[in-house]
Amino acid sequence: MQMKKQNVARVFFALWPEELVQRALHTLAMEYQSRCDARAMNADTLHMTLLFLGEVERAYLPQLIQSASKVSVPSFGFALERLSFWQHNRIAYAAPLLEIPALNQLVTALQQELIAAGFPFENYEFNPHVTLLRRVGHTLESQTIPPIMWWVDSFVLVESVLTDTGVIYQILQKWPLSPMEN
Ligand code: 2AM
Repeated sequence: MQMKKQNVARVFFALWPEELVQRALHTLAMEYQSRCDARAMNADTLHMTLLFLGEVERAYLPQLIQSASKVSVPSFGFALERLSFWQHNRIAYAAPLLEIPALNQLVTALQQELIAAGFPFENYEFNPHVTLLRRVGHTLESQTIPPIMWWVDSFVLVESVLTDTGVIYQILQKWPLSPMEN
């Protein structure tokens, strides 16, 4: 059995949906669950990862939080308009149809602050998605869905905690985005 590492936290930055968006996403997940022979994510775990850090020493979390506090980008809205599948990790996810410049701007700003502070992270291509189903047994063609509108006025730092009953997500810090530019 693997020992739980108390001195490190598995963390990532994310957009956390407000209740209406969360409900719409969960409804969609439940709708496709049996068709895809999959397991729907619990409503309260749904999110969009902005930047995955992985294990960070707890002693560095205050510094990480301070760095992310320097991000200053305006609020924005976007729509999730398609349901797609990845074979390699057997997930189904909701995603936008097009690039969202304001979302990319938020991720870039975050990356820049973490680089400036010396936090290492894997520089993978940002692929905006919300995982809805895991362990998909039956994948479908990518398809459009009724748009789920998401107004983004904050982002969060989340710790992924492994418990006896599975993984839970704990929001460690939340930052507001600046009011929308005119
Ligand atoms: P996923 O939903 O596509 O699996 C918590 O695990 C969050 O971090 C999930 O949104 C997960 O994405 C993402 N995540 C986990 N491991 C990752 C990695 N190595 N690179 C990027 N994102 C990762």
